[in-house]
Amino acid sequence: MAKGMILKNQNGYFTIYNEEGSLSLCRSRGRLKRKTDVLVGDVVEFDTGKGSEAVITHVYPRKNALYRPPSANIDQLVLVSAVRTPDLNFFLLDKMIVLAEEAGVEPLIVINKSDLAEEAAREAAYFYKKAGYPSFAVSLRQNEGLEELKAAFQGPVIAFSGPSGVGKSSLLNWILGKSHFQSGEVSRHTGRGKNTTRHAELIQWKPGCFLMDTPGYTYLDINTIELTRLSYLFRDFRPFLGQCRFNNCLHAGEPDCAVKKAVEEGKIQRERYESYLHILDELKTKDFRR
Ligand SMILES: Nc1nc2c(ncn2[C@@H]2O[C@H](COP(=O)(O)OP(=O)(O)OP(=O)(O)O)[C@@H](O)[C@H]2O)c(=O)[nH]1
Ligand SMILES: [Mg+2]
Ligand SMILES: [Zn+2]
Repeated sequence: MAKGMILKNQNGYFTIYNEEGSLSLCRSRGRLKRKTDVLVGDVVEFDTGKGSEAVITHVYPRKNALYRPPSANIDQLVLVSAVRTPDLNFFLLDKMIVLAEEAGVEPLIVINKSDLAEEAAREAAYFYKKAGYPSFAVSLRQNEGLEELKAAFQGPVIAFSGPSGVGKSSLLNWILGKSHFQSGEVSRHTGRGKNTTRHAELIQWKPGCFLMDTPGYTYLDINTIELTRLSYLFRDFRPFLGQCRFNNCLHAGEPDCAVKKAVEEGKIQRERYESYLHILDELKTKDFRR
């Protein structure tokens, strides 16, 4: 019996980093057969099986779990966007932040490719800083802002997430100092990276600190969040919660709403509030369909 952490899952074959620092290849069997039973980042026990295949026998309780990317025990979620190619999608980023907040994972925001639109990248980073998140405008191409970014990493397990083609794998390779992850041109056709990442994978960066690359996405499904909880997942709204006339206020046009008032007084940024309303609408449609 041995203990270790799941580094990757390739079609049911798990790579495990064990306590001695070496890698084992393992299958999961029996009760651990469903796709979400064993996640990248899980700490597991496994049977090294003399002669036969090693088998995962137990998954330790998780500190947290994310469904996008499918992963467990993440300490920091680095949400990478590009300012251009592909264009920065604020709504998608706000949704990702909400999912991180819901899972109890600390987000850090990166606006990459600042070489393509320096001013816009700086403004976007400032926007999220004002919303209460550590944010960095960087350019891998021009080696801008990368050291500051690296200094803000807080492991032991740091996952990179974001749309396809924004430069997650490229950034990770730069941090690691080697081309471990595939990266490539964004296809003009599909808007996706051509050497797109297909599996979540953890790699050791330094002793006791791991970095995770994940596949990019173009769409994010939110259906696990309670309507009344959404405003709490907007960190910048928190100082104003509990002060509305109605205690079940959804801040969507009810009278005497403290959140709406804060937007009008410029204490909450209007675009964040619009994202909130947009996500709220999506959740309401989902509720209706259930
Ligand atoms: N202009 C510019 N291009 C960059 C920068 N960083 C990365 N790129 C390019 O962006 C493209 C996509 O990079 P990837 O690292 O493959 O992107 P990814 O986020 O891993 O994409 P997926 O794996 O599909 O999710 C590559 O052609 C990189 O060279 C940058 O700072 N500026
Ligand atoms: Mg990639
Ligand atoms: Zn309200």
